[in-house]
Amino acid sequence: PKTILLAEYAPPAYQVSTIDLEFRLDPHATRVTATSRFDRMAGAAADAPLVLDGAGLRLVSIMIDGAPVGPDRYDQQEERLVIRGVPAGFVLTVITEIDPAGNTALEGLYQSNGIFCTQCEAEGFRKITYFPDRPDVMARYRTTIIGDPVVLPVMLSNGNPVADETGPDGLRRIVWEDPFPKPSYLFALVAGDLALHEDSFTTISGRSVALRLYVEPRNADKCAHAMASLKKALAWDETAYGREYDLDIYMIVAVDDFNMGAMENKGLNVFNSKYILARPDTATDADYAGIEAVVAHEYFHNWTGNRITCRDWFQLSLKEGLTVFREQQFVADHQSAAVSRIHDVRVLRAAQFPEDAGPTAHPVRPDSYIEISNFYTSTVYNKGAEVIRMLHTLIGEDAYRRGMDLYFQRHDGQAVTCEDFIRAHADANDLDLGDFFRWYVQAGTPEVSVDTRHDPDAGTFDVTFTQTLAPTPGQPVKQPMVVPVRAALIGPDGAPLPMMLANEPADAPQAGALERVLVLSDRVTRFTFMQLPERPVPSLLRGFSAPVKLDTRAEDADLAFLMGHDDDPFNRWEAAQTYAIRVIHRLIADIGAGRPLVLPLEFREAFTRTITDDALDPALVAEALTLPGESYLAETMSRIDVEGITTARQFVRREIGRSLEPQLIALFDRLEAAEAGQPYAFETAAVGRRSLANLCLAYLGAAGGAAGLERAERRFATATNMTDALGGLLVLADQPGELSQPAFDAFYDRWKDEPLVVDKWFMVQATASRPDALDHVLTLMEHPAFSMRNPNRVRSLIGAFAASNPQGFHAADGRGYEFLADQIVALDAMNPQIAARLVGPFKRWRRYDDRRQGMMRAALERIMSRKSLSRDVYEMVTKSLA
Ligand code: HT7
Ligand code: ZN
Repeated sequence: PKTILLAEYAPPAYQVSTIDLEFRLDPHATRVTATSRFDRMAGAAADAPLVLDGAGLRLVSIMIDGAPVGPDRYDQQEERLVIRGVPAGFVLTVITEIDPAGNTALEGLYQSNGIFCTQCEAEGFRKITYFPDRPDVMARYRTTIIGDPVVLPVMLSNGNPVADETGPDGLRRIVWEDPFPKPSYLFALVAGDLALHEDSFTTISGRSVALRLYVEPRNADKCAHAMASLKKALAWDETAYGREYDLDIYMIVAVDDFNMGAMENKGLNVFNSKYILARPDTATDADYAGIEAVVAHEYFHNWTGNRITCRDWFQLSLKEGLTVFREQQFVADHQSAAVSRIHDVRVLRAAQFPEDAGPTAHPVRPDSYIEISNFYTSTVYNKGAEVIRMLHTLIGEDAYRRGMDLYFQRHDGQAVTCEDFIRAHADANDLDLGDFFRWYVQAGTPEVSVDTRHDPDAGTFDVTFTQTLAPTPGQPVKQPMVVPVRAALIGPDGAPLPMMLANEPADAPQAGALERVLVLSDRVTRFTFMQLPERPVPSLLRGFSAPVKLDTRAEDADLAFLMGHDDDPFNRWEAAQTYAIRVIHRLIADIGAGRPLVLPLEFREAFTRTITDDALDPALVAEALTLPGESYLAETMSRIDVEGITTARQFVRREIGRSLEPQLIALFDRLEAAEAGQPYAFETAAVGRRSLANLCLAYLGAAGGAAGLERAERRFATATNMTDALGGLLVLADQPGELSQPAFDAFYDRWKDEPLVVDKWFMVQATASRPDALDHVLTLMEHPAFSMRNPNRVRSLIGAFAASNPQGFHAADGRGYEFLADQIVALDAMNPQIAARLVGPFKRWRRYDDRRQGMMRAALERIMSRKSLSRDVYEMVTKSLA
């Protein structure tokens, strides 16, 4: 397969101003007629051929300006159609035929439970018709859908309906027109038997927008939360960014079969039903939070992605990083800001840091790819969002808003680059952001170490930062990054102290502030603070102000102090995490050396203080006391010790559960009593209480005492919402079969008709710690509810086992690796995007012990030996092996 290079970007020779699409819907033979107006671009050669993308299409006919074009004028290649001798301006009509029901890749036009729907990002439009399927070709779309109104009572496309008639043949023809020029990846069509949940929103300028949510009729009672989230998102973008919605209708459709979370097609979003459907008894707090975030994210794309789009797919973070940042701001404004920031960082550390340290490391703006679908990564999304956050931190809210205003004003209706985005901020504020741009082009996570020196006589406190950035594939040498470090100096009584820099005028902007942004722009940067007779405890990288690995070299006592005193809630959590990682590392060393395991008294005391402090927010307590996950712990070790991590982490969980049993029970009972009789509400305080109660239960379950298990059984059996029920089930899942199996059976029996709940049933079993984990997964794959054709099912069973059951997946006999390789090969023939994602758990194979390395490499080589691999899987496997 060919590698596509950013350096080889060339503008299109022909632009399209309008496209008229007609779909005659049929499950196996949908006929698509595309009539487009093409014009040669200034600078293109007069004999430049017309190059159209197309894949898996049956070509019926081609006409130019109404005259048939014979095979002597065109070449039909595997993924292209090249037409020679076209005039400078012309109308092209192409008729193709496609098979939506047979489309298991879920790209282009496909069917999900009989509903016709499309997924065109990134390159799915070429599976519908021949067209310049690239984001810098923006056209106005008019779409005619023809179908049987009995089977397909709802037929939707982008924009507004402009005609609707039923002909003598009994077929309905509905015409949709989208007034905004858009790239082909934002095209959408949906047709099927769908229930409508409708509301409206009045925009800031007084226009009424119809909000329409379409779901399968059995899901009509699960729409309220998504609709409320959408209304909040419309209102927030008006106040936070001055952005108003621009069409009269905003439609969302939820389908069960979807490769990703959702898709921001202009005026017609298509969603994975997981991110729309919620009822208290079927969806957890995490599901409610996910829905609010994703609904808002897709809405925010209307300005950051749709009105202003990407020039080419290398610029993907232009829309995704920015929109994730906007989503994070929105969530922080509507849920607990501190908890939401902790979640952002957990995701970054669990997914992006390993990516940056592994064989598929790439910059936020990649410079090459084989298959663009593989670049919808945590680096492009989450690190991309961190880059925007750093820009915001460095220039401040007012300057950021000026930069965004200029960006919207300057580039509305255009397809642009990451340089254009940064230039808008630089120009709006008269700044040089040249060095900052390195965040877009250099891969890897910078490591920043800190040395401090206190001179009590001089009253000075030196803080020296040293940054290093290790080589990544294709980038052996790196330049220093611009790293904003939000910092405070905490005094012995826990209060932050004024921060005066040496040689700084007293009226300098940040002089004497209790919190400052320190900017590192060299490999070594030193700051000397004055008037500090007593040694302060530095609180650095507050709110996680940059996506770096910071080693503060703090003493355990300082960490315990910050855990209890830092006025930045994020850094309190961070101190608890750092402390826990340290304790777990020492236990792993003890296991390796055959020493007895002991939970350090100071750690237990810090834990006890947090759990018994009634003044603290329960949600933050829950976050602070959640141990770092096994994936992140693995990331903190140069050689990953599978057994050591699991054993040490389990030991800490068990010891806390055992030694703090009375406190955990008291807290759990108090939280449960506060909830009793209350109707479910997705509201910050209630979410925090449920989260802490479930954490107490998890520790009690790890200790295995009767009081904890009784409470888990009771919570599972009597819960009136899914958060509580799952809290109980997760504890029972790790117990012997006599306790776990009846719970699983009861759960399935109750929820077998709710696919999203059945996904949870698969996932909890796939991640349960049991000696026969893989055999159990193999048994579940034979279950009638399992299907390889549904991505949510694949993720909840195979994906969850491989990514989140380290004991099972990395079992010493290597069967976990063989299993995953088999599933990747089987899935590749059906759905390459999902198959390629499953390669993920193999990526850090070089970090394991020699035996596991050998077995993982053999599994990857076995995949490579297959004759017809997709580009998607080929790229992930070759890069992993390189
Ligand atoms: N922009 C959307 C990306 C997306 C996607 C990409 C590749 C294959 C399938 C896909 N479905 C949706 C989603 C978003 O980030 O908002
Ligand atoms: Zn997005």
